[in-house]
Amino acid sequence: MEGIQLFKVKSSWIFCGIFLSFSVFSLPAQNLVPNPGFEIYTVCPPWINLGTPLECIPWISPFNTSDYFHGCADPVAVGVPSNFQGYQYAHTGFGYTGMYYYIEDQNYREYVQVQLLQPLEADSCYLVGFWMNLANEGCGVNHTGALLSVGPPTWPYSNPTLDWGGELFTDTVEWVYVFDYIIANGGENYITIGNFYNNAQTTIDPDCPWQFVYAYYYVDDVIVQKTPPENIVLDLGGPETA
Ligand SMILES: [Ca+2]
Repeated sequence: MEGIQLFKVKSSWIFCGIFLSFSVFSLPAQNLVPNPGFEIYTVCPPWINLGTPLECIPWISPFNTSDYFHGCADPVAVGVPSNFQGYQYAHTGFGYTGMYYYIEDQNYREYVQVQLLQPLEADSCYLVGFWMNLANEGCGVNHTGALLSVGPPTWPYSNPTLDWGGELFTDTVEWVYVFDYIIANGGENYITIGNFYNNAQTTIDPDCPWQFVYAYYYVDDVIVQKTPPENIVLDLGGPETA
């Protein structure tokens, strides 16, 4: 069963990838994510998020308190590049978000979430991706992802649409691009980013030197973009019994 699922993922990636390569000269597709680089804000973020809405509208912090960082803010708290989780310039511009992916002995999670500019179309192919960086003060984990859903999810411990796992994400210097090509079911109009696996399913860096073991990641430049042409037919073929 697991092997078949993997093959499906690989097939959709190949199909979308091929069409992407043939569509270089077509009109540029629209990024369906509003404020994708977290550069637009209501007010300069005054402090670490203690429960107020994120300033980088229309992004929100569902369930708990993810943070908004910007170069305008206090470097002791949520400044860029210096802030309470470490030191990191934005991937682009001056702003990004940050969230806990793991805390030892707790299934505490933080996410960032936004409504897309328009719902995804059924059976169409989309590029889904974002840039992430491990904050200096924490340790790496082996899961990251994005959930595309019809309406906001009630609690995102469910299979993420963009599902990266396996190796530990431990780069505290370079931004890492996490992406995949997906076939939409249709109607998905929300994206939620974070770790969608509980602690039992998540591996934390075994070499973590800190006494308080947690993972905190910065996120910048989110993309959900239709990959033309439209109406791609996903023909699995191949080893059905793999
Ligand atoms: Ca940015």
